[in-house]
Order: sequence, then C-alpha cells, then structure tokens
Amino acid sequence: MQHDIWFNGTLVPYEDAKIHVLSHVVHYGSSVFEGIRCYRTERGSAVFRLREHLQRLIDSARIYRMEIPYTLDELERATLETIAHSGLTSCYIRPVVFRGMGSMGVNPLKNTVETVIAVWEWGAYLGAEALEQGVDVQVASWNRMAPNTFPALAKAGGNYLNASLVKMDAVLNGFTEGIMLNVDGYVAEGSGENLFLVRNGTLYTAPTSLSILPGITRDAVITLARERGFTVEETRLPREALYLADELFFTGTAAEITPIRSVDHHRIGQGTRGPITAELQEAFFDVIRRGNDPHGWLTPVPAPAATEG
Ligand code: PPE
Repeated sequence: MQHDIWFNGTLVPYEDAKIHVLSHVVHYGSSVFEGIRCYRTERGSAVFRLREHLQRLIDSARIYRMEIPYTLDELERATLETIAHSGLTSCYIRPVVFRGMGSMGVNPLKNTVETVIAVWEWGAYLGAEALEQGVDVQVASWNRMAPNTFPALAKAGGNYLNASLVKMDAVLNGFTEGIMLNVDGYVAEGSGENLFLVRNGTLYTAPTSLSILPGITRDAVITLARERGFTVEETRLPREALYLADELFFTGTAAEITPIRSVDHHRIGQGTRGPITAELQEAFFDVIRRGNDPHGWLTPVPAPAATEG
C-alpha cells in the first residue's frame, strides 16, 4: 500500500510527491537522509531512537550547509504524524533532505532545500532467514571512502554510490553483502550496516575514525553488550581477523542484528548464528518486540497507528 508523504510541511498523496528532473539532487547526489524503524511492540507502536536519528539528519545537513527549515521537535512531530496518518503499526521511516531547483552547476548554495518524510513496510533487509541462519558475505574490492574525500559522519545520498558498487559486486558474485575495508586495509563496515566481530568472548568493532557511519544500532548494541558484562573494543582489525572470528554480525536499522555465517567462503564459527549474537539479538528484541525500554529508546506513536492494524 502507498502512504501519504510529508513534503515540506504537509502530507500529500503518494502520487503527488514529485520533483523536477532539473533538481540539483538528481545531477549531483545532494541529499542527506535517515532510515528509522517503527515497531509494533507489545506495549503499542513505537519508534526506535527517533531523536538520535533526527539529530544525525540535522548534523548531516549541517555538514553540507543545507538549512533545514524545521527544528528537531518539528521533525519529530512530523514523523509521528506521518506514521499515525498511514495507519501502519510498524514501518520503515525515510526522512530525506535534498537540494531542489535554483541553478544548474555544482554550486548548491542558491538551490532550495526540500524536506520529505516517507513511510513504508519493510521486512528483513538481508532476507527472511538471515536473522537466524546468517548471511554469506565477501570482502569488497571497493574501499570505504578516505576521511578527506567524503565526510563519513554525514549520511549523504552520494555516499551510497560507493555502497551500491559494493552491493552489486556482492550480489553478482553470489553473496548477500560486501564488507568494506578502509583506505589502509582495516575492516570498516558493510554497504548499509556496521560490523561486529566476536573472538574469545570479546566484541570488536571499527572506531568511527575509520570513516564508518556512526550507527545508532551499533551504539545500542555496544550498550546492551557492556550491560551484559562483555568487553567491547572499538579498534582497527585486519581483514584476516574476519576469517578467524568466532562470530560476526551486522547491525543497522534495516538489517537489525544479522549474523554472518561466512566471509570469502571461510566458514565463521559453526557456520550459523553464534551464542553471543543470539544473546544480543534477544536483548534487542526485548526492547523492540516486548517494548521493555530501560534506556528510553522508544517514542510511542499516537493513535490511530497504535490502535489500528
Ligand atoms: N553503515 C551504513 C553505511 C549504513 O548505511 C547504515 C544504515 C549503518 C551503517 C547502520 O546505521 P544505523 O541504521 O544508524 O544503525 N543503513 C540504512 C539504509 C539502508 C538502505 O539500503 O537504504 C538503514 O539501515 O536504514
């Protein structure tokens, strides 16, 4: 089903949420965006870490000198209104801010800044069985961008040209996803997910200085793991550490916590979801399915979304 889209302050029918082909974003990739999930918990519909995602959107826009004409509070209200209006009890939320009409040419400073919030139903990102069985991945031949090329802290549309090269290669080679190394050859992240490695009971993940996206799910998993007594180290890992891992998993809004069962045809652990991955998935599901929220990560969606469905 197609749901109304919030476009510069008003909800418009899906078919009417259009832009001109000469919009700056079409030619130069000048957009910043977010991916957020709303869950139907046992205590009603709620959005996972909404304000953190919207703050990252505002930060991404700031890096690219785009002035969003809405405050964080206004974007939060708009998001909740869009969900409630859709009648969906669970959904994926895609806010996007982009450069519109003005002038052609690389200089975007005279172009409009447009703000959109769309919602749709989106199931398991890496396949229906992935959350239990794990996925097969390869190390990508394309690197993550160098820190002085594109700002990695910005979740910008243009960054995903690199991500889609990684993803296409992986899929055409028969894998589900690709893992990027940074320019120095250290493990960075997937095309649309952060990555964790488990070895001898300790968790490892790349530091944000390796040009990864500072994932909000990554942050949640670090918190949940430390609460359960695990050590989590943000450190540089060489490629071959992937092959020696006891467990590997991706984190992301779309991917949630997805186990990896092989890398470059090296079997990881027993070739299925590992016990620490399962424990952290369980802790995550306790929040998003049961609605247990000791960290204040859930924002309830007002009726009618919470009651319909
Ligand atoms: N790294 C990248 C490159 C990335 O795109 C994402 C999210 C993450 C890490 C995880 O970040 P977070 O969602 O805050 O935990 N990718 C989004 C877009 C996926 C898409 O195909 O579109 C997402 O998961 O929503």
